[in-house]
Formats: sequence, structure tokens, C-alpha cells
Amino acid sequence: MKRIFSGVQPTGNLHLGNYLGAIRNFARLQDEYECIYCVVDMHAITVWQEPAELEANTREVTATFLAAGIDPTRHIIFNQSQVPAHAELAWIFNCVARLGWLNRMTQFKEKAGKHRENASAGLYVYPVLMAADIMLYKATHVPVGEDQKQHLELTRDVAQKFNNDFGREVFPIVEPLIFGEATRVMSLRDGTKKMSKSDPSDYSRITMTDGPDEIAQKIRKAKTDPQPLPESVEGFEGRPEAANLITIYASLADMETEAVLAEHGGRQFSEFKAALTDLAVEKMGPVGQEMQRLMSDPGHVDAVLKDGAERADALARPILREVYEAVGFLNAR
Ligand code: AQP
Repeated sequence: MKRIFSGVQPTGNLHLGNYLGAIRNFARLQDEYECIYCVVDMHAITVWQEPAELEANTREVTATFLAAGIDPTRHIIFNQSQVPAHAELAWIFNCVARLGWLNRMTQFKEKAGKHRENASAGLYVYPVLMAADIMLYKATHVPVGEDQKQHLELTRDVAQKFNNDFGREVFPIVEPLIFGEATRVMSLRDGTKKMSKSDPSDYSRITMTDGPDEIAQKIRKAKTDPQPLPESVEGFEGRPEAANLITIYASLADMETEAVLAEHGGRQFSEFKAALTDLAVEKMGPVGQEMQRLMSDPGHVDAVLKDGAERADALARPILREVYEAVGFLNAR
């Protein structure tokens, strides 16, 4: 059986990178895999979240999953905190993962920054919880953006060490699914930085709820360089902003980058930006509108999450039981 698990944090400012790098792919995999898609609220609190905003953001991510076309009757959509086995397996994995492995995680270094001593312990063990999320369902594949590759390698290491330590093949070795033209969408203000929710500049990202005017304004203001568009991918060298805008176009249009260059190479940025705006409005507009519609019906969104949590819990319980037995936790009756 091929089973997918993937998650998105409800930390607000959901953006084009999250959509093209992850959520749109989630929807495209539904016919081939059994899918479990999670709003990872326990990951979100590794950095401070206002409680009322966390609730609203949890519904927003759920609405994005639904608006992107994920069918909650055929697959599972739920929020992590409602299935306690995530935390339970994470504790066991905390005892399997090695400090040396966690010390190598670049995302912790980036997020903790200079104030490492002040970062939460949760932020440090974030990749261990992620390993537990995936292994709790014995998922075989995880669709993610490029930035999550290192965490998936850690998941494989934890699973392998668990199997070795306890002498049983409890967990499969998971494969990342990183595909499409936009595996790493960059900031509109700086083509060397990842588009991210936490960037202080709103002009660095197109969010899922931006309307046509905001999309147009952000693309118009996007950083470029003075030369016309390159005519081949070799021309991307030293021109990260050009590479980023063309990659976004290719991904939105479902075209190869080379085909976009054949059509637009040699043109001025102003002309290309107009075409990119039209395309972004055409592709993102309906998703954003459907999200807004769903968010105005929180009862429906909550019902999807509740049903998903019950089904996820039913899948997770026997797997956690198998792990407890392997570890030697006595279940005295
Ligand atoms: N820029 C990106 N390009 C392509 N994929 C991306 N993803 C994130 N940014 C990009 C993918 O989106 C999924 C969900 O991400 P997440 O919410 O769990 O956390 P993140 O990767 O930490 O997202 P951000 O936007 O970068 O948030 P902050 O600013 O908090 O760090 C993942 O599959 C991720 O790969």
C-alpha cells in the first residue's frame, strides 16, 4: 500500500510557495495514494502563537486544503493536536534520535538565529515530532518542498534506528516526493531567500487570500534586474529574481521552464510581469475565493477536521500499540 502523510503549519500568511511547493501537489496525488493531510498545530507552537489566531489559522489551512481540491471523504484531513498518538510516538522517538543528528538541522539554526539559548525546546525537537507524524501511519511517501528534505532524512534515520534497536521491521523507510517546477519558490524581494510566512515584508510573498489588485501590485514591485529576460536556463546564472519569476510562471501554467523561456525570453520584465499577473490571478483567484467561502462556514470546516481526527486516530492506535510492545511497555490489565 502506498500511503502519504504531509502537513502544513497553521502559522498564518499561507503563500504561493506553500501552494505550489506542497498543497497543489497534495491534491494531484489523490488518485494514486491513500492520503493523510494534517494541519500541524503542535509544530506551530514551537514558536509563539496567539491562541485566537492559531484557531483561525487552523481553519484557514483546512480551507486551503479543501479549496485546492482535496476530497475529505476519500482521504483524511485533520489537525495534529486532536490525535494524541503524535505526541506519544514523538516521546519514544526523542529517545531514539541522537543529539548529534538534531545539531545538524539547518532549519533550527535559521529559525533560532542568534537567540539560540532562548529558542523553545520544542523548536529543537521539531524534526522528531515530524518523524513521529509520518511514522505513526507508516506512510511510505511525503510530498514536500525542497526545504524539508533534511527533515525527511532524519525521519528515515529515526525509523531505521528504531527497527535496528528493537530488532523488528516496524517502520517503512519513507520516500520524499519533491516534484513540479516550484519546489523552492523564492521571496519576491530577494531571489536568494525562500518565500516564507515569517518574512516581515508582505511584499515578499503572494498570499492565498490576496485579491487581483494585491497580486498585481506585488508582482509589479517584485525585484528584478535591468536586463531583458534570459533566453535559456544558463542565463539564470547570477540572476535569482529572473529565475524565480520564470519558475513561478512555469509552475502556475504547468509548463516546463524551457517552454516559458522560448515564449518570453528576450522580453522586458514589465511585459513579462503583466503576463505573470494575469496568469497568477487566473490560477490563484478561484482557489482564494473558494477559501473565503469555506472560511465563512466554520461549522463545515470543523466537521471535516473532527471526522478526519477520528479516522486518523483509528489508524494510529494499533501502530502505536505495536511500537509500545516492541519497546517493552507493559500493558497490565
Ligand atoms: N518557498 C517555498 N517554496 C516551495 N515550497 C515551500 N514550502 C514552504 N515554503 C516553500 C512547503 O510548504 C509546506 C508547508 O510548510 P510549513 O507551513 O510546514 O512550514 P515552512 O516550510 O516553515 O513554511 P514557511 O512558509 O517557510 O514558514 P516559516 O516562515 O514559518 O518558515 C512544506 O512542504 C514546505 O516544504
